Amino acid sequence: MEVKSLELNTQQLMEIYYFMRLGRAIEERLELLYKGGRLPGAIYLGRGQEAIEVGASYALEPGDMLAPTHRDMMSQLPRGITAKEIFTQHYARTNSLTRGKGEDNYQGDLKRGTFATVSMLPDFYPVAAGAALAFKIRNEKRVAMTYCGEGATSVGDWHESINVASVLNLPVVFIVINNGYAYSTPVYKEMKVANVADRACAYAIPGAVVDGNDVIECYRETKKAVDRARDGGGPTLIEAKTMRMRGHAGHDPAKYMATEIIDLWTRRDPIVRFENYLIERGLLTDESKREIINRINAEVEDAVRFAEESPYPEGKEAIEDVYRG
Ligand SMILES: Cc1ncc(C[n+]2csc(CCOP(=O)(O)OP(=O)(O)O)c2C)c(N)n1
Repeated sequence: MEVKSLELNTQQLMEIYYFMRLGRAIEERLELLYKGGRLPGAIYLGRGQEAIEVGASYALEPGDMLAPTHRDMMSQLPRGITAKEIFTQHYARTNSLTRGKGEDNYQGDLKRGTFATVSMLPDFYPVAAGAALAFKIRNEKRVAMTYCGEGATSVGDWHESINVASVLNLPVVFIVINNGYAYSTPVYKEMKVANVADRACAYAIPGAVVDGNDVIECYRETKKAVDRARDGGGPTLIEAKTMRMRGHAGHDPAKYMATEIIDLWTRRDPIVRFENYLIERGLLTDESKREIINRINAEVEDAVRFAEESPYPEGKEAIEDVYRG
């Protein structure tokens, strides 16, 4: 296999920083809107997971396919999904990617290489394996990548997908975001293995554990896996260890999580860590950071205004673009 560079240039580093900050700003605004009763649906936040969401997804190329869950909205930002698309989606307006039929985070765009997200877990593991099989049959140098949480690894589909991808040597990268809890169930009550990635050896594929709060490590490990998949080296399982810094959804205050755990992981905030990395390299200053945050806040406010001023779908549109069984 040709060894490709894992180094990121300044423009790429700053782009990653922008996506992480944009993701956080969108989520903070969604939380306020949800608590103010302004959204018709639910919110599933990934606060604290910005490094793996953005770092892994950034390793994909334009023709690749991403298959995220509804907690992984931030992974769609490097695919080109915009703040306006995320807010019109949450407001269920007719100009959203699901044309007002989905709310929450169920947006996607095949042309930009991201399926619309789903909340059935881990149903995008088989879908990603299927997309990778299609790429292989068509002899296309494309890669599929999917996310799920550690709780979803207890479902049979998870194991079947990895097994078939291994047997058929498919170009797919399986990411598990191990964020400590599956709803209110802590990891130690879910499994006895020390690392989800240890299960890779059962399928004879490479497995890796990454610090899920270190965006550079998340990017590099995923990039290696993406390059290997594209070069015919088959699937990889990557486990990112991190913490879910909010409840399962907006309605869940997560009282089952000890404050010491939250305090510990607040000190490991992936955005602050990356900012320190950029500052040490002279790529970020207090002033430029303020400028970037101001620009992002303006972008988010513009997107909220746009969504609020957008129309709801007409009743007759309810039966357009939908499947029925
Ligand atoms: C097939 C299926 N069964 C049950 C659920 C209900 N459910 C929603 S979230 C959740 C826990 C998921 O935990 P994990 O996979 O660790 O992901 P996280 O929410 O931590 O990102 C469950 C069981 C579901 N969404 N899909």
